[in-house]
Amino acid sequence: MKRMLALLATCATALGLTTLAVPQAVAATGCKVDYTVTSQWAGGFQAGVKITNLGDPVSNWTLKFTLPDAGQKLTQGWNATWSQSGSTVSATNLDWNRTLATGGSTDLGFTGTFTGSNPKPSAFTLNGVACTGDIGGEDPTDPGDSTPVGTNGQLHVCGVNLCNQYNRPIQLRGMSTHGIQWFSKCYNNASLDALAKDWKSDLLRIAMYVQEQGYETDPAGFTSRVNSYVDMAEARGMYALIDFHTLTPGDPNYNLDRAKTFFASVAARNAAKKNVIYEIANEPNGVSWTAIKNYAEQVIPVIRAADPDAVIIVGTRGWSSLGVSDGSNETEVINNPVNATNIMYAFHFYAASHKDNYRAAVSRAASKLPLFVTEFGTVTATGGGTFDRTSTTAWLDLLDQLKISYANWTYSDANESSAAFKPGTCNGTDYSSSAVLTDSGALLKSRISTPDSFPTS
Ligand code: IDC
Repeated sequence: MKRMLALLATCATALGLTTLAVPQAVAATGCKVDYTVTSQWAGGFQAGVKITNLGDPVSNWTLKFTLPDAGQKLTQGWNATWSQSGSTVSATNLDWNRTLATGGSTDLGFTGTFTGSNPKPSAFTLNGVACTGDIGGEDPTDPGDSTPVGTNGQLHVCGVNLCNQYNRPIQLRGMSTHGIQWFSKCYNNASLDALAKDWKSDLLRIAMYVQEQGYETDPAGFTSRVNSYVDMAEARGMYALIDFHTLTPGDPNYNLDRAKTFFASVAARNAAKKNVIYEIANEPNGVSWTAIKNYAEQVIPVIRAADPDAVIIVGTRGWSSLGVSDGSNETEVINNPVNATNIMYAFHFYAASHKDNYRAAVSRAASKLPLFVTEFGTVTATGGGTFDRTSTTAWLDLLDQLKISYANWTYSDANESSAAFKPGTCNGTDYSSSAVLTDSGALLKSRISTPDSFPTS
């Protein structure tokens, strides 16, 4: 962006445009804010705020931004005149830093108090203009960066929707890993660059199996691998869905103690991040909704104690089918919801196995329950078999229309038709060319890479 501005300025000068008298010329505006918490202690913090002017020179300025929760308060600031009204903080220039040239910047700072997890402020404006400028990648989660996390910030549930920092409904579209105990070779800088940049994926679901050589065999090792994938997603501005991948046995209560230990650890470690969503039980099966709800009501408080503001997703009965695969339906959840706020319910489908009656359940449930399709396949429920383009397209059209977020099984080169990459792909370095994609991968890449147009006001 900086280079482009310089280039435009050079062209304008070369063309003599600066001397043209343009009636009613509109001043170019734009700004970027780099916000950094420089230190934090119990209940208090200090932050640096760097303003960069990307528009025409300004000779007086006021920076405004919104503190993220009612508990946050400005204590004192420097290098500007600071004030707070409600949750809005204003900082007006002092005499020595009143002018900001194009590309010029100034550093401010403040101390404040906070409750909760101390997320970053939002809605930075300079003289009333939103600071959405991005002059290149120091921190992709900065407000103003154009990545999914940079644009949407900390998510929350509003009504039946997933909402962004502007309280507007959004849909996240992305991919799930395969079991990280088997496919770690598929998750590296090159593959995640391709996911973020070529696929333009909004999220990475991190499928941490609990059994089948997963978490239970090495809790510390798997916890640290999950954390490093969270960081790799964050560095690329993607959301990270931490999936406690229970499958067999199907009763999540079998893993209740493991879940509490795992989530206490990952929630404490990732509390300050904006990109983390927790999925507490992949696919409960052979177990009642009451038992699942009881599990959820024990695990959710453990996460909330460490990370109060993150969205949490609860699996549903019958392999997260809202009960449909067990001959039940969504009413068992609607009539007996989990006693917690800021949560969503998981719905999973495999397009070649689950068709109209499952789509009907989702259509009915979508106006009553916040739903997140944390896993689906384009194939049969075995993860293999027929790739069903027609049913997958019907599903994705429905999810788009209902703004239901989704992650596809799998971003891997497993030798099964649900995998996005052909077998052997993860032994190489090419994750971008069409030659490495399966039919399923090609369809998903074409669906996920279309523009998101997330609302920003
Ligand atoms: C499958 C994998 C397969 C693995 C099997 C058992 O694709 O390679 O051998 O699990 O671990 C789910 C599960 C998901 C399944 C997937 C396909 O969440 O773990 O993965 N599936 O069967 N629910 C419905 C389908």
